Amino acid sequence: MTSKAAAHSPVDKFTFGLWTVGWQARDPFGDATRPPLDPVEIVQRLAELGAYGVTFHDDDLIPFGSDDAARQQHIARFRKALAATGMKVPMATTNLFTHPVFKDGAFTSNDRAVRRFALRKVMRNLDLAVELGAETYVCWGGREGTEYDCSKDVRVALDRLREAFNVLGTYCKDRGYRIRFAIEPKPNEPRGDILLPTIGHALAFIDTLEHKELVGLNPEVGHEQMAGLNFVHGIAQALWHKKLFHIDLNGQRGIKYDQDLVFGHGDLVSAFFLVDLLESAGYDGPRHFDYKPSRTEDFEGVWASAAANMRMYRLLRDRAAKFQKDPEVVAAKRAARLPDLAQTTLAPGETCADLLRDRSAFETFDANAHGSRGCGFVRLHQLALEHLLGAR
Ligand code: GLT
Ligand code: MN
Ligand code: MN
Repeated sequence: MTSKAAAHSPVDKFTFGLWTVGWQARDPFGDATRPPLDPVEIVQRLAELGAYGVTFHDDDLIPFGSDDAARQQHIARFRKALAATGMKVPMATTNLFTHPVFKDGAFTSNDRAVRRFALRKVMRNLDLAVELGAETYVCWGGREGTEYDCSKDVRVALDRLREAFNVLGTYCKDRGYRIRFAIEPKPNEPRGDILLPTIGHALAFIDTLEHKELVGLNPEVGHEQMAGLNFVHGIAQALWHKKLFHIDLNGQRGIKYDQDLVFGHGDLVSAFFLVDLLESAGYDGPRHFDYKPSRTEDFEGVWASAAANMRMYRLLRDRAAKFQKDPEVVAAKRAARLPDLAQTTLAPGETCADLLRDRSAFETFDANAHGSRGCGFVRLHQLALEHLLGAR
């Protein structure tokens, strides 16, 4: 292996949440297997590994309930570590899920006082996020949901969710903040069912907002895959809507609990096509790893797993670039008529009347001949897998 410095470089915009490597590995069945990590140490270690920056929830940095003096101290130490290492904070978010007060949601709790507290908690951390230079504010509504369909009127809950984004958008505009919100969908866990469960639900919701230009998405690999959805398609559609504001990369093996594995350690083929898509689409935001170092690992394993995320991304990027350049792949794509899809179906200026007059489009169209033509997709996919395996 090459040296650490050569293997990882800040230009890649690799970022990690404080809560990722800092996860103490407590799960519903077992206690923590690792002691807490100081955010300052996290910043230092990730900088050494070549990361570009860190992200945080308010409570990752400043324990819930800290008084103002303690709060300022936590912020000052963090700032000092950022300055010393050159690490950036491109994104921040709010913890609206750990404290029991949020057990029935934050922006959509049936308790109005909780909803007002949640808005204030977000506003407070938005101020800090902007001070630290963040351009994106993630909103993961993990507790916005239900276990029972009778426990919340979902249409009214969506009104309250929309109200929250409208209020927060106005807050940022009034203060002249240059920050955008990124909604992170998830189908379930910790709630039985979470509002805005998928990329598609969130896109439709965003379209109803007052400041819709300020709100986009932060999709997470595992969250779509938990629902059996195709993450690459979801990201393609988010890009198509110009709503891919941020991305959470990790690994998931099929429809089960949220695994948060290292990127590429779940569905590797999907990870290959995801990197191929992000790179070819020119996505220039952070590559944010939202994973959990497995509960079985000690700190050596924690840092090795952090490095593994970055290495997986770079390996896949390298393989994807070779796949795209391979003349055999270019020929296979042509044979599979991929370039033809870019041609508009009607010719420029052609009308419905023109289409109706075109006998070759219908009356003399040979459906059987077209129906019997092979598509050549399996050959193309085999070439992709050979590149992924480093066999070409
Ligand atoms: C939490 C969740 C993640 C979200 C984080 C942002 S917190 O760990 O599992 O997917 O991205 O709130
Ligand atoms: Mn997750
Ligand atoms: Mn996430």
